[in-house]
Amino acid sequence: MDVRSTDKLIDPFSVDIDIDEGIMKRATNHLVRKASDMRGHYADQAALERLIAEKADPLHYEVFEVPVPEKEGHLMYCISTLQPGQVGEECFMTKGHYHAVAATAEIYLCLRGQGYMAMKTADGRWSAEPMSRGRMVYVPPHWAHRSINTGGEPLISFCVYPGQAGHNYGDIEQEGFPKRVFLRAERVVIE
Ligand code: S6P
Ligand code: ZN
Repeated sequence: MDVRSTDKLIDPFSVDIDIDEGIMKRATNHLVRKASDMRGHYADQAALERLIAEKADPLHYEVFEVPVPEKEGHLMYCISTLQPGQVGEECFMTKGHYHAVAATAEIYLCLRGQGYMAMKTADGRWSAEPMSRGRMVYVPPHWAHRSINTGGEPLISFCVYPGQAGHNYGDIEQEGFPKRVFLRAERVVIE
């Protein structure tokens, strides 16, 4: 295809990322999820309500993007920054999703922090890959994925995935993940 004759030709560009703070500077999309956005995701729902009430609905995680067209051929990318903390004993985590175009993969390069990428398939396979600075996690096509912060500082990742991938939150909200990650007496417990 001759891209010069389509609307698909965009200009090259670059962005600045504060790797330590987990911020993409001059991001045009800035998604903020607070504790109250996480209702239904944690095992201890009463603990989540206490956190919301007692800590004024604290920041949970942020996603920063300077978007590209959501089309095949492009690579969408973002900075994902998940705060440290626990709901009861369960470590802070993202909602998790399949991609709307399920047969699309994703790469997470961890820039800061400690945690796991929990992954599952619709037919019941499950995996958790550790995340720490300099570690890359490959999320294959058809695997739902959720990041989990087990450390005491933000868990920051640079994510790259196909432009057309999109997000499917509904299926994983119905299915849930088969295992959760807890901190008990300062030890990580996955069960
Ligand atoms: C997008 C990628 C990340 C997440 C982000 C927030 O495909 O996996 O940018 O969107 O970590 O997680 P979630 O589950 O709320 O989208
Ligand atoms: Zn994804």
